[in-house]
Amino acid sequence: MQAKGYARNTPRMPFDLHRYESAGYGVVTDAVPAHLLTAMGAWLARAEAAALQCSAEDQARDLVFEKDLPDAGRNGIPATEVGDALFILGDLCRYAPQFGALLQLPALVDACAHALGSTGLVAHFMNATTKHPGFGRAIGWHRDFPNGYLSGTDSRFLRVMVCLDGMAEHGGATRFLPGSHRVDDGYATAEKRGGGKHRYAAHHGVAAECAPGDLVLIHPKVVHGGPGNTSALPRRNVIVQVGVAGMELVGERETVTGWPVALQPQPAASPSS
Ligand SMILES: O=C(O)CCC(=O)C(=O)O
Repeated sequence: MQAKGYARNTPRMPFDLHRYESAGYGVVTDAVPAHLLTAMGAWLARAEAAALQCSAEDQARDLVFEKDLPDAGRNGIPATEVGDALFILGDLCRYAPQFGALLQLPALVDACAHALGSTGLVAHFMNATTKHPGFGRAIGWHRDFPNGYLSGTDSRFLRVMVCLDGMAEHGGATRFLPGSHRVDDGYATAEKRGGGKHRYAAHHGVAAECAPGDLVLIHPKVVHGGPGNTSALPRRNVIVQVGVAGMELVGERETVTGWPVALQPQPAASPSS
């Protein structure tokens, strides 16, 4: 699919395991069929509207409003200028179970199976992360393993960003430090316990620029982050954490936790007459 606003300048790319293993992230282009991409935009708008009607308790659990976060992450744009814009809508399948369809998306299932070396995979969580045009916030440098939200007890998981709008350099594209994932789990855990902060400039590393309908796979130990969205276009990603089935998890469960990440069995062909 051709990017709207973000022109594709690379040929169509399937999942490249070698690249993922050496860099710690990978882009799968043209992964989401056009009809699903269009549907996701509508599901997300409805999910956000439904979430904004929820109780204060539900909102405190699942919603992260831009206005509640520090102005510094928005290049100083004050909270009074961002209305009720949502940065993160968590537990996405609670508000729009249709997003469960992503767990059967062939390109996503295939890439996760190759990256994790297993076909027995489950979802951990799914959220929508939006960097709004002009003020969508920067995300600090970090590794996903271990994380304080919902982490595997070891690093046999990854995150997939399903990019609704694509990601451009000035649109707040996620940036990576290629190769930084090559540390063992003990190192990453000790680093986290020690409060280890990765202090790099917002435009350090390499931007994962991509088109709408592309996937970006994030190794759980690669250092990544990203600057704010200073462009005039939104940057909406659905983020799915996927792990090897049976792994112990630490953190709150979501609606989608434990749902299989697998191709749906095809109906048996009818016998020819
Ligand atoms: O939305 C992004 O740019 C990155 C998301 C991220 O850092 C994460 O889910 O770990």
